Amino acid sequence: KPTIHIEVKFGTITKPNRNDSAMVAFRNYGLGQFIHWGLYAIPGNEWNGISARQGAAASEWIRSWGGPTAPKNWTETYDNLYKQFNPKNFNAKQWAKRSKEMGAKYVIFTTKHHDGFCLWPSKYSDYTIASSPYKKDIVKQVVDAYSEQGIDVYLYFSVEEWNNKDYVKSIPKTADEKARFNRFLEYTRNQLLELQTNYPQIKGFWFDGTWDPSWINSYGFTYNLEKELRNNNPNLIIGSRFRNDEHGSRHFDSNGMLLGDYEQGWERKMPANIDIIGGNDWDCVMTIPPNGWGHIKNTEGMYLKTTDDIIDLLMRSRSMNGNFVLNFGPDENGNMSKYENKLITDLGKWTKANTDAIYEVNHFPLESGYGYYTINKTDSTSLFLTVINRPMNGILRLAFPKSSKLVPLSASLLDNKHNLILKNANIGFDRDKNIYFDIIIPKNLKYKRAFVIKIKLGQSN
Ligand code: FHN
Repeated sequence: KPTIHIEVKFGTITKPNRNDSAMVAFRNYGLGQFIHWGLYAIPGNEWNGISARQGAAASEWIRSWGGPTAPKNWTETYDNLYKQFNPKNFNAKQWAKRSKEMGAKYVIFTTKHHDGFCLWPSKYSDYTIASSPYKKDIVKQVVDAYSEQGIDVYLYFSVEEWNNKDYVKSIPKTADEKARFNRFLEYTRNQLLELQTNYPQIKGFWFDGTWDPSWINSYGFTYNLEKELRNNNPNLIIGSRFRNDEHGSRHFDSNGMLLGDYEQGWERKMPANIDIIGGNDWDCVMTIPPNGWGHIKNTEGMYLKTTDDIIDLLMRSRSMNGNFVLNFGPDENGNMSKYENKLITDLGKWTKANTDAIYEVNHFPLESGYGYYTINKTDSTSLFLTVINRPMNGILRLAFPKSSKLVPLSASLLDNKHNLILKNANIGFDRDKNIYFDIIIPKNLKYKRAFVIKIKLGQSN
């Protein structure tokens, strides 16, 4: 972060670490669900049955890169897919029910991805669900169904639009480009206000496609727009991807202040440690395949993250005060894949059994090679250790600094409350700055997945 103070007129609007009920809820979500759904679900990463790109395939980008198996005029083919979009099995209530079972507390849903196709009947565009054979408002169904389940809704919105004639990528220079891009900005504003009006229950926007020089150069416009959106809903939550300051600084302004309510740069990556986060709120959004947010028909040869991988990533995020958001890419009919469905079920079992370690917890400043610590927000004597790496010798040796006011007094398994032996371990390093506590894991303790130990802390005797 820069130490010299730079004059910034279009910097951050909100105070850091907002403490209103909406932001408090955000901090407690723990697990979220991302859904990428749109016309790209139809090709599903394929042209005529042949995978367009293997490995790290961003299937929702197929219109942009075509790939070796694409038809000659693939963008035109793509832009006509809406005539086929008729998801016969789409059932928002079912999605929301399953999401709740998984343990998600918020959902981020693509209202419009980079292809520009709107899943709501926007009156500012013809390229919307209203022109498809399906016709019905998909965004409304998602917002209603998830809200009904008590899952907070955030709308994903791509600013960049590949097929909009008014969109200009570089800084508009000619009079024509300027006129077009100004129209585009007004259109963006109209759509966002429309979304706020149509779906007043939403808690926030999740912006994307904000990296082009034309948008970066529109810092005055985006600053005012953010203010306007927040005036309409003072509790609105917006991440750091929406805009930049007048010096082109994105996510953080030129003085290192977060632009928005949470850091939104952790996409398919995770901070190495909590210090990197600098006390900001954040989320990590993650795909199940290596890359690819939209549906992929054929995932052969791709490593798909397992439930164990997801538990690891979820608890790693939680141990650093972040939310973990897992992405799903339903197919053209609105079905989640068999793999996704199984993952929802398995992850749901785990989150249900280990709720106390996941939600309403904070970071706990202790290193552990065994897994991740989280501590209850209101009860600072309830510490949780998610054991990812079970030691061969059956002993979890916890190192607490000698200066600790609170030390472990007892330990039990979170899911079934069985007590575990906990004893002081004098391992003979007199000049060590730590004291050690051993938790014994019985040999016959069978767990197929990571498990959580609840450690009761108290004053040392
Ligand atoms: O280009 C998109 C991508 O398709 C996907 O939507 C992800 C989700 O975070 N965001 C963009 C890349 O940063």
